[in-house]
Amino acid sequence: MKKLLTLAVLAASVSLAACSKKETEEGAAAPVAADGVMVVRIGHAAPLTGPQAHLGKDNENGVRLAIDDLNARGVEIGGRKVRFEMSSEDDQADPRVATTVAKKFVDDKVNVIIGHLNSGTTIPSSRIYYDAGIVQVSPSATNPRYTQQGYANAFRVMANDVQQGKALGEFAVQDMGAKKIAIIDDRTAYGQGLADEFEKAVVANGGSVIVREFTNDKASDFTAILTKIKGLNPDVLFYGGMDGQGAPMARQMKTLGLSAKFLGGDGINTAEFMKLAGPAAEGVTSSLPGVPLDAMPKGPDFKQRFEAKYGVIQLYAPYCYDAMMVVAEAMQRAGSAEPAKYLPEMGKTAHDGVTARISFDDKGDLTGGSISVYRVEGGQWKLLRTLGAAAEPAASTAP
Ligand code: ABU
Repeated sequence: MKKLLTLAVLAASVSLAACSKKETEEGAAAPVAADGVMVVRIGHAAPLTGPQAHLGKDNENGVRLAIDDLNARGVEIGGRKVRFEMSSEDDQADPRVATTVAKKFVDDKVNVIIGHLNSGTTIPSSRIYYDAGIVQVSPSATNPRYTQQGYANAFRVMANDVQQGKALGEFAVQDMGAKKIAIIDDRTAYGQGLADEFEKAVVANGGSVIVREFTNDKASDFTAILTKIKGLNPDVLFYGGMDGQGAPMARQMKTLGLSAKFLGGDGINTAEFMKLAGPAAEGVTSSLPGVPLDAMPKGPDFKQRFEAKYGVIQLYAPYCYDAMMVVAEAMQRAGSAEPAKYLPEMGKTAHDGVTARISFDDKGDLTGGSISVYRVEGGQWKLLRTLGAAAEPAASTAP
């Protein structure tokens, strides 16, 4: 789909926020701190309270580590020394709260949004950022709709759920040998969207979806649904949703004697899932966009440095780190932190990141994203295989 947002709209709508105001060479009002350094404001949004707070904090810390690295390095934009500062907001994984948060960021005139974490918050807030001309990079929202709206300011640094659902559906039928498959989703944009793509891929590969059930992203008792599914004797039970529901579901499957293999997407591929599911986590299979961190040149160093500061990586922290670095590089190449000025550089990204070699297609999606499939063995997520091509190496656009 053709991108709708023109650079002219962006140019008309964005200026930098003020600490104390000072005219730059570009004629825009730029925030300048007391020490004379230009401040670049990074808006970050994720659930920082509630059942997904561990994921939101993980995202926040991923952005924080990138900002710390950039500030320690000493970045200049347009010949001026800058300092990146994060403003982080709790969207509670709630679409309505997310739009309120988005309006606040617009009022605050942040230079970029890294977020939101969930598809259900990223998609409604993206309209607000689009109208305001603020560049948005989601590190983790995988519903394809986000980048199908034609918003030139919208980017995502991981593969989407068309790719993930396809890989999981193929894997269920071809690798797990499943013929009869049951599906539950949490009715969020992510959970339902991934389940839809998974179902298409199951059918395309000759499998059969014998039942579809749904719950919600606050539920904790799945006994009724699981009892019904047990009576149908599926080979695989797929769950489209997050770890807060996936883990008790895995436990309750064991309690009820439901012998189907449990399969999910990136929402359950967390350390928290194993903690909450306990022994019921063993044998559970799930996917995660990208290749394992250990297989990426910068992955082990990132893991060591992140975990020394913030504890175990939950899920998306490395993607948040990459998102921040991609934006900083685009600003440097453009010589400006104004979204209207650095947006054209976002499309030219060729960044050797922690998670992938990042470049974007004309929708703002990561090009060539791959999907890795993991299984819990001995209390750890172990790589089974990586499906799809990783992004081809591209000439770096790092300034
Ligand atoms: N990617 C799964 C979790 C975030 C989301 O898309 O809602």
